[in-house]
Amino acid sequence: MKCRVCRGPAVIDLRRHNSNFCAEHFTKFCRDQVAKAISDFGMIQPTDRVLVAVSGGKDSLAVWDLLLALGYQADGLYVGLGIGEYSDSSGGYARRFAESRGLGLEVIDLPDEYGYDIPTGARAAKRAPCSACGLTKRHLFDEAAVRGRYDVLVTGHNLDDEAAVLFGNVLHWHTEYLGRQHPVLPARDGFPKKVKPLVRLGEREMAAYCIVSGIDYVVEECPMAAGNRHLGYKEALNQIELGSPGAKADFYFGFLRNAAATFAAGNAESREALGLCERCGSPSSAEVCAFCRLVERAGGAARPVALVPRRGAGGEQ
Ligand code: Q46
Ligand code: ZN
Ligand code: ZN
Repeated sequence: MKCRVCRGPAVIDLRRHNSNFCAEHFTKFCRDQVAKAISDFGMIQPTDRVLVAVSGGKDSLAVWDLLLALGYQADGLYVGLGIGEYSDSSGGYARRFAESRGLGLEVIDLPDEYGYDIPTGARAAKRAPCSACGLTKRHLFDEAAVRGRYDVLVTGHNLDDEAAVLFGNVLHWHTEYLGRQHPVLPARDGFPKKVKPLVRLGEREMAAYCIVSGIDYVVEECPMAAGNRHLGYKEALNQIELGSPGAKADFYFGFLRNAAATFAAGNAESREALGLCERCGSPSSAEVCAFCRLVERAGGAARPVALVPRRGAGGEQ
């Protein structure tokens, strides 16, 4: 197996691209894919201040590393979810990555700062753990990006993640979610701009990138993931990809080219004007936002409004 570029010994074969690469040219391939995604979708401007949502896993550490290699100025944010040993261990990987490279990492500890953890919070609020977790992370990442006046919030969702979410949304015709499924969500109504620079790279490529780049990441899966429907969708797509390399990318990018705009237009028409949550000051269509309702039901306490700059009124966004 030889590298497509230099004919040296290859370390990875990418059937979708009909290519093999050595470590050096695989690293370059990943950078090129991220640069292309950023440019194709207008994700990040060269002078933007970037905040990366970091979990300690391969994707978020790899995207942080790739953005720095491409010359972007990027800080990290880690949210400790209180999921037992998994959170202790993943937080350690995020901290060590930041420390070893002298990077800025903000850490928010959910049990310490909001008084609940995901397993007990989800039970008390009668929500599936991943639903309570997703809501919590979205709120805290958005809030930190706006509070820190970052131009863009980056997440490490890769092609496998996005194709699996698309698969689920198509399977059940969740047209509202299809309208929002795009690698770039512009800033609006007090929410930050959100982008996914890894959409051109798959899970296996991200694991390989971390290995060849010497990035240590938490390998163990979150114990709450069992039963998550997206895992089943990923497996189904992996089966299809085995027999038809490139099918996943065709499915996802074909959707963006041919159908995404139709669903997004439907969404824009039905969008409610947002006010501000009376407890935390976040944009919300209800008096109290979904996050503050979750915090209350989980028995915790949201930060008082005074500590959170009110958004939407200052014209920053
Ligand atoms: S951390 Fe949270 Fe994931 Fe764990 S509880 Fe589910 S959503 S699986 S990315
Ligand atoms: Zn090579
Ligand atoms: Zn709120």
